[in-house]
Amino acid sequence: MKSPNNSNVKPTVCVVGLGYIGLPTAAIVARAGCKVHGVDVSQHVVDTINRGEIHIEEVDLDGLVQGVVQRGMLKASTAVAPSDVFVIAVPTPFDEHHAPDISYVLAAGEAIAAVLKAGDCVILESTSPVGTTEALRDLIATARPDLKCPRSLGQGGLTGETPDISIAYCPERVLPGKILEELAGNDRSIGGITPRCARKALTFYKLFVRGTCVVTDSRSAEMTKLVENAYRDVNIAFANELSMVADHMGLDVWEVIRLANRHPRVNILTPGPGVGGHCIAVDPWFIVHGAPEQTPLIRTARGVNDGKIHHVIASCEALIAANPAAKVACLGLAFKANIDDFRESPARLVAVTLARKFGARIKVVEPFAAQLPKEFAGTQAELIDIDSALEETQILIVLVDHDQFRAVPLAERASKLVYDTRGIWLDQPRAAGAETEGLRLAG
Ligand code: SAJ
Repeated sequence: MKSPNNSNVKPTVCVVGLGYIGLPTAAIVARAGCKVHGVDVSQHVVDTINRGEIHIEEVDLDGLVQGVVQRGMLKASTAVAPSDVFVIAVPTPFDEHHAPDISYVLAAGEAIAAVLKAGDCVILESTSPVGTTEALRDLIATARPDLKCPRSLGQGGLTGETPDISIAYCPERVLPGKILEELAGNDRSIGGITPRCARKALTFYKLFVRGTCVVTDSRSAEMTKLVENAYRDVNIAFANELSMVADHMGLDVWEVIRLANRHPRVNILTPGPGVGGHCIAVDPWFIVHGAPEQTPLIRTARGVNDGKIHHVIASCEALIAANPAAKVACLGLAFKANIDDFRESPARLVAVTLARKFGARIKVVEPFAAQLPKEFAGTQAELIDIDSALEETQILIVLVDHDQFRAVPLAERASKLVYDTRGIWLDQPRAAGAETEGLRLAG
């Protein structure tokens, strides 16, 4: 990597994986003045980006990508190119036994190893089980015996040893819907195989990160990422468990949480129809897999959050079956508010399950969808807009807290039977003795 002291000379950067993290990162780095070579296995993704367009939805990303591609600062291809800095942002899924699959990281490492030169810096950003950065190091060391790779003290490295390349782990922690803002604004944990590696990576992040960059070792940085999402999962599980307890006891969970959160040291999160997305429902398993005996709480939290989806489905089924003449609107398919991402979404699972069971009685409102996802085919469920839902249906099931739903005034829903899994309509009169948590009937 070129000298950070010469601020005019920016490193060339190769970003491997142009998905939800890789593409925004590539674009922001290009905006910061680095020539960026983006790599993706999909020719379609590569072609889309090279036209200055995007294949994912994210606030303000379209204009940014268009600009950097037009200025020649970002180019995509299916092959890795020699660069000063390599950023790996590929998926790390888990298998049916919840074991992490780091094969995409290792494949990226193989490709990068082939073009590495002395002075380069390799940074892994993908959420990874502890030890993955060291595995990446071992792979590069084997592929390139001509380059001196960094070794941590635990791997027999010596202080004062000067390797030819640097290898570090730096997890992203951005929130979908706010990715560009958070990529630049959030603090970062930068874990080097050695302190020197961390400092090299730090020089790179300083080019575009306004937040504080904290250096550490690679294993601590890997664990930090997993811990952040497991922490949130456990806390959401607490809220979801409370909602089921309140349901059982005939209490209004929103009232209980509202009051409890007035305590200066209590901050209960928001119950919902379950936890969706590609991170919070996945990453805790990486910790459980690495320490199965030590993680009863983390594993149980996963079970509680997955169980909440089935609790909501059962409650909806009971409500719909008890009102056989009513048409039903499921409000939302996205995995959370105000985004168009329907993957791993509890709302989508609830809606399709109801559609399969109740057919044409089920309508779906999703302002971020042009049509219903494929699995609704053959169910006779229909995508309608919020106005039609308010006119035509008698039961409203709130599955996503989109702003559009929040904004519906009481007067327009006062006559409806409402099951509000997100607590967005707390002014809706609650049915006396209602057994379903969040169930609010017209007074
Ligand atoms: N949810 C609740 N109740 C809450 C908060 C969230 O039910 O009180 C649900 C949401 O509806 C959604 C799921 O949890 O289904 C996850 O949403 P989220 O907004 O909590 O998180 P993600 O998955 O969009 O992004 C998370 C973030 N991690 C943390 O907040 C610790 C983000 O900072 C990470 O970068 C991202 O995972 C990631 O890529 O790992």
